Amino acid sequence: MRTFGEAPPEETGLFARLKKGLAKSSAGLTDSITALFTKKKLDAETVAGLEEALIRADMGVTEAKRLSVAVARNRYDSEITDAEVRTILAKEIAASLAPLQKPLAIDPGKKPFVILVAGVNGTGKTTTIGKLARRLTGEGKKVVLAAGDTFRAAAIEQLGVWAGRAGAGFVSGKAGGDAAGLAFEALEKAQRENADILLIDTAGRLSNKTALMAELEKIARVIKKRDASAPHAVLLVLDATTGQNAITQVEAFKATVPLTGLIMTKLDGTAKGGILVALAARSALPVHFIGVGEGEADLQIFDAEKFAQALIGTG
Ligand SMILES: Nc1nc2c(ncn2[C@@H]2O[C@H](COP(=O)(O)OP(=O)(O)O)[C@@H](O)[C@H]2O)c(=O)[nH]1
Ligand SMILES: [Mg+2]
Repeated sequence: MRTFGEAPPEETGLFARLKKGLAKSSAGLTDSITALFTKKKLDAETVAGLEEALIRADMGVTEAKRLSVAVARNRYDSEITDAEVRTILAKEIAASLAPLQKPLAIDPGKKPFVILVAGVNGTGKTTTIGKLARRLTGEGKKVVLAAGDTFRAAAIEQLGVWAGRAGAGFVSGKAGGDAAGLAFEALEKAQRENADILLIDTAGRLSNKTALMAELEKIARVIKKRDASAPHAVLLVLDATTGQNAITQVEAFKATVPLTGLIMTKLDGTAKGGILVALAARSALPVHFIGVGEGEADLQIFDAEKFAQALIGTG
């Protein structure tokens, strides 16, 4: 038992942040569930209402239907409390998210382990790389960051600040320079310095999609000239506030580079946290991390059960 005044264990602190981050999503869901299931029998009307609430949370039509059917199974015409509905829902959601829970595995046999980070502009690539770099150097890893978003000088500076904060090596070029050449140079440096991990930032202009995709493909191709097995991970950063559009982005990037995993940021900025549930049904890619706020501790390792509990307001 904890005595009064003692600091909460790390786990509790993280779960509290997760719950706070998902508050917008869970508020909408719990309000709807309470309104639907207070002193009412479970019938076709309440089940339809539940399905609508799940669609509003961006779980997608198919998953919303499947989940509300699962809640209703064998429970028609029986009294059910909103708390019971929430518990059943959280369990169902945790089960559908479970296949996505897979930590980012860094193979120490690959030196450096090369991680290419892709995504549409503004999704949170650079800050996520910064936070990952802090985490990794904190674990005693030697990290190099490559400023592959050569579009804007500000983006290069932004990554440089993170490199300084993390105590990571930093390779950058001139704004407007060749991103693939820079990535190649960064890999050379990381190899020479015997670094454990190389994280490569990239540009993400939506309006310039074809050129962007060609550039990304070129980065992946050029670094193979120094290490045929690289990149060892290709992560796509998605912004949860874009909702169902995230699914389209996964498809578009998958067609260009061999994605190995996803990071979903800004879950704190939306009531549509159910997008992860929709994504689970559509994409076989693991979700390594989720962003539930701007702080460093708000980039969390994705845990299906905890996420489901925080989303539905149980636990
Ligand atoms: N609220 C919130 N903001 C985030 C999160 N992740 C990133 N951001 C913010 O999103 C903005 C864009 O991030 P940036 O890394 O520059 O995006 P990039 O263009 O993909 O590199 C920055 O202001 C970040 O602080 C998150 O999980 N929650
Ligand atoms: Mg950036």
